[in-house]
Amino acid sequence: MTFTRRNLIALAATVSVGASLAGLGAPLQARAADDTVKIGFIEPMTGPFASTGIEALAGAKQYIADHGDTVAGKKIQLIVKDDTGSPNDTKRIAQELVVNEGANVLMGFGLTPLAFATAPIATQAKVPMIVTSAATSSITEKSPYATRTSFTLPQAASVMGQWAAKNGIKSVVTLVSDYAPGKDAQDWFVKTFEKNGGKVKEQLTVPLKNPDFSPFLQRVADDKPDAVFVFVPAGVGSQFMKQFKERGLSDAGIKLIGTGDVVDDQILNDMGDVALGVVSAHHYTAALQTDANQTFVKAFEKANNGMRPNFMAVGAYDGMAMVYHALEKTNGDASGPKLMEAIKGLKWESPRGPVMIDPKTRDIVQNIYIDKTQKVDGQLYNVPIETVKDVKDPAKAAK
Ligand code: VNL
Repeated sequence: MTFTRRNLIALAATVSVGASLAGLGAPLQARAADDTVKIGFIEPMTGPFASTGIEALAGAKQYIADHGDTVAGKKIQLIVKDDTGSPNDTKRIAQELVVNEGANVLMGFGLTPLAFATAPIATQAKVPMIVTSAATSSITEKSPYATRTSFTLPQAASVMGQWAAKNGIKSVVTLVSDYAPGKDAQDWFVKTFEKNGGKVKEQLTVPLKNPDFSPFLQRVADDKPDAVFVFVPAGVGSQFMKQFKERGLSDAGIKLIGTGDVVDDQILNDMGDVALGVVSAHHYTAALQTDANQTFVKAFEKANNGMRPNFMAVGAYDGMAMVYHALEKTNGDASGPKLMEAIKGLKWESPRGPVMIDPKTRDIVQNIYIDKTQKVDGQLYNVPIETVKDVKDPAKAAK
């Protein structure tokens, strides 16, 4: 073999990858074929949070079905990986995707710890990581290559806190899953509810894994607040609702309010009448009566055996929209720094309504809807009753 310049560059790239894997700190190198843009899509497809991965993947695929698999002359390739919800796996898979497969973009991240684990890889490899699911405010601060198409808990919880105080709810007990997004939800609900004159009687945290809500619901029953404010991650709401009913809290007249995660559209219809009247704040509801959303919902349900799109589906749908719009801006240049620059300030029309990527924070600015769970044609839906437009992540605005 003669050592042409090309060979030497290839050799140098191989060495630098090897060195960085050995922990020597050389930068990771992405090296996809020029005509293909590879998206490493990492979500829990199995395990306790599989419902999130299933919705997200279906959302990403729906975007490709609606818009084709070519953009700005590049072929889009989705490489799907299951991290089962384990942060060590997410990190290892992200590294493999970048080093071995030449992924240009990392996407997904079903839970906050999985996004936290990946941020250093995105930084080192200079590969955008598009968070389509996880929702702790600080995720986008963990890497200059992190951006988001889901939402932040402070965005939704702050709107709920204000609405509750202004709509006759005087006292609340908060009940949240005991990890970063739960703390974000609790802190921002409490802050805005109290600021608007509400009283928080108690703040309860429930284990994330295999939660038994009964003892906590007993505390709520004893406290007798006007309402209980709840955050549990997507997929966990049915379990919560079952115990809420069994404990007789709805019969005791304690209202249920929360971020929309507890009444997630995928499982809502199976919760039964206990969900009627729940008021939640979120960035997406399948019941949004816009042409764009109704077209999306119909196509999604048709492609997925009647499964309803939830906020995880629309998050990943828009993750793909972000990649397509960024590539249009760079004329197909998929280098990480170019893509990141293109992502900052992007605006587009999502099924959820208009969205914008704040160029300063790389986080999403979007409408937050106040939804009331009601029956429509015999099916449970989160029907929007109020819209707060263009909400920025308040946790970052406060810094
Ligand atoms: C997170 C936030 C996960 C909201 C969720 O469902 C959710 C997170 C899995 O950041 O971990 O609904």
